Amino acid sequence: MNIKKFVPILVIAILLGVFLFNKEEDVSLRIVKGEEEIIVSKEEIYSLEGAVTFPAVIRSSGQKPVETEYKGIELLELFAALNIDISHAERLTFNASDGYRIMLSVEEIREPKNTYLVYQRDGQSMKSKKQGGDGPLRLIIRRDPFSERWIKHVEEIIIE
Ligand SMILES: Nc1nc2c(c(=O)[nH]1)N[C@H]1C(S)=C(S)[C@@H](COP(=O)(O)O)O[C@H]1N2
Ligand SMILES: [Mo]
Repeated sequence: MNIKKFVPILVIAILLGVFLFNKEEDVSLRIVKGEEEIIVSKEEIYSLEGAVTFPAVIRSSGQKPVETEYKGIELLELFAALNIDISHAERLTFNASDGYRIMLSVEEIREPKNTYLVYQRDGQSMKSKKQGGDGPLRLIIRRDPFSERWIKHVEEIIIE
């Protein structure tokens, strides 16, 4: 068998693999409120003023708790920065790229230092599900001791 014949194919396959793996990911968030739809870009999210770093413990079923540090912005501050008024809303639905969905009441969001949209974990930008991460965006509910509502890969927030 002539191995040389396969070298170009192998090189192309490796280059393609590297390219696909390093491809800039589309990090954006869609916020829908009635007729209004806002797309928030990666740059906007990463440069929001008022971002904070805080510790959190992740408790996944069947695993030891993991201590970690997240960076993100409190939801109330996010909506204020984007000029989105949630004062007349009742609930917010968060949709993830894997079909996972959770709801928050406006009362939960109003509780100080409770709900955050995060984008960095232990100092690193969070990766998508495709790249094996829990981001690029995740919701953290600090008063929820268990993390089943800490929805990963958030791509849409619907305000109702
Ligand atoms: N998008 C998405 N978010 C999710 C889930 C999921 O399946 N999809 N599982 C939830 C559950 S049940 C738990 S326990 C935690 C697990 O978080 P971890 O992967 O960071 O440990 O994520 C929560 N958020
Ligand atoms: Mo879970």
